[in-house]
Amino acid sequence: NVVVYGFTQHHSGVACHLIKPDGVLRNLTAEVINRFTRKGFKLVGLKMVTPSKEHLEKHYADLSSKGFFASLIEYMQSGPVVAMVWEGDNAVKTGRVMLGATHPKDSAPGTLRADFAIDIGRNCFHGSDSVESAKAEIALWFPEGVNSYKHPLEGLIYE
Ligand code: IDP
Ligand code: MG
Repeated sequence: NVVVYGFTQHHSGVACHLIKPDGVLRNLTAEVINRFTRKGFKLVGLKMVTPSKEHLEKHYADLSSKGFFASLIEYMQSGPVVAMVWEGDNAVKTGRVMLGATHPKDSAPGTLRADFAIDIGRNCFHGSDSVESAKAEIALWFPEGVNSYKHPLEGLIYE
């Protein structure tokens, strides 16, 4: 934590989340932003992008040997995605909890994937799965960098 303007700033976590093309087309963008904002996370990066095949192959490089890789890349190219960076304590771990399990049938009730998706190949949302992948994903999706600002509600969210 860093003291800025007399307030303690919580910088212990940062995560990259995507609303996948199906999530965007199903008008779930506002729902996702609302959930993460109400939770208390701080939005420090936000944009709609139509990524290239090469960009998506980098994003999912760890899955390149999987049988579903080609269809995953095609799915991710079916429309624009909304890319976000959320900051806050345990942003990666809590973000995954809020997203739910990869397959919506295994997602806990109340998670985004449980509430809004059925099929593993149309699960609407992406979230960084580790602090290291969050760092790599932020560099990939936001090469221009993200925003740094003091959130006025921070003192109500953190002790
Ligand atoms: P994650 O999105 O929960 O991190 P990963 O294992 O990283 O899950 O897989 C990335 C994405 O690839 C999933 O969100 C899903 O869209 C797709 N995917 C994963 N496993 C399968 C599968 O068995 N069939 C079809 N698509 C899959
Ligand atoms: Mg993953």
